Amino acid sequence: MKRKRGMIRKAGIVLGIAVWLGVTPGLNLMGSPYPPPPDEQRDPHPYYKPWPPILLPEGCSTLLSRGCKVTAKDPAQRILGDLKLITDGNKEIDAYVELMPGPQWIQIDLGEEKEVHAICLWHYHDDMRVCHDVVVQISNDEAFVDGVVTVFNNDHDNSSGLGKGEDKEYVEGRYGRPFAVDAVKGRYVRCHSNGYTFGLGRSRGGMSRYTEVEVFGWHLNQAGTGDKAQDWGQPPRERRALVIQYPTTGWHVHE
Ligand SMILES: [Ca+2]
Ligand SMILES: [Ca+2]
Repeated sequence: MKRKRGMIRKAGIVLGIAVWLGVTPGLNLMGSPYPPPPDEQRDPHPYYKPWPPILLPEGCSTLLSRGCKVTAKDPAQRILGDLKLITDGNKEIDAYVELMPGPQWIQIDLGEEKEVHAICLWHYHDDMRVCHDVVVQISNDEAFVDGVVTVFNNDHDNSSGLGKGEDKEYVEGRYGRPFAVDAVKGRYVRCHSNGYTFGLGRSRGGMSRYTEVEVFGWHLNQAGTGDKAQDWGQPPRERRALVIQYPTTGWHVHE
């Protein structure tokens, strides 16, 4: 009986340590509502390598978002960081915005209607973090009621209610998540997120973090350049790789 009690106590200690460390892959030991993504929904792209280059028509790779005004779903739910940090050009992890757990969004006002050709997201890349329900939308409607175009969506189970997405969840490294956009016109870019899983299997929290979002494209008043050349019966402009400046710190330094 004494031996049995000792074994139960030992098992309890081991389980307690496992729960404390959150070491069991795939188990949501912390009881968080933000489980790790199922394997089939995880992008196999290695987080420590650049993503494949994005080829854009000449003139369509202008950085449109630097210094633009940023708003959030609810200013009262901002925990850390000025929203200006999201468009200030610094993508390092020393300055970030942190929002309360649950569905959140931040929104960039490009000032006027632009033609968007690519976006790059950096949430927080100092650990092996998977952000959930990453949905990016573009609209000319500040309230995102009319004319909303979704350009990225990895909410595979539609838990955010914005529609089921076909993009994969990914581990964020210093290369963030650049993706091409098919010349979508709009003034506002809204980026949704809903918590994260840390280390692929360890649920650690539901906050959303952002260090930077960059939007690339074409000024509609930029006459004579970009894909518009095709509209004028001219041959298509040469497509060139988008050059993105990546942060120098992050998990890559541990490789
Ligand atoms: Ca920044
Ligand atoms: Ca989801």
